[in-house]
Amino acid sequence: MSIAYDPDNIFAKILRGEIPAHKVYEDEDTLAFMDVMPQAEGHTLVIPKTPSRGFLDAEPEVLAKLVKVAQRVGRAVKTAFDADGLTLFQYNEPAGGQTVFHLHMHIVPRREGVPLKR
Ligand code: DGP
Repeated sequence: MSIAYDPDNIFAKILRGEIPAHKVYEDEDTLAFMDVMPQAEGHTLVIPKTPSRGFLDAEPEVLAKLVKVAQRVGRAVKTAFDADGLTLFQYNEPAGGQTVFHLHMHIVPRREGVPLKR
C-alpha cells in the first residue's frame, strides 16, 4: 500500500516559495535546484511540480518529463562544472535511502578519480 504524500515536506515548501532554493531550471512541470548537502560540486536536484512521494507512485508522464529535464539539466551541469562524467540516482522510502518525501532525481557531476563525499 502506498504512503500518502505529505504536503509539508521541504521540497513542497520550496515549490510554494516558502523556503529559498538556488534554482537553476524551471518550467511549468519541473524545478531544478542545487542540493544543500552536495556529494560533489554542482550536485543538483530535479523535481516534478506534481505531488509524487517517489518513483513508485508517480504517473508515467511525470517520470517521462522528469527524465527529459534531468538530461537537459545534466548536460548543462556537466558543462558548467567541467565534469568528466555524471552520476544520477533516486532513492525511495527510508529503507531505500530517501530522506525528503517528494520525488527527486539527483544529478552529480563527477571528476576522474574523485569519490562522492558520502
Ligand atoms: P534523498 O536522500 O534522496 O531524499 O536526498 C534528499 C536531498 O535533499 C539531500 O541530498 C539533501 C537535500 N536537501 C535536504 N533539505 C534541503 C533543502 O532544504 N534545500 C535543498 N536545496 N536541498 C535539501
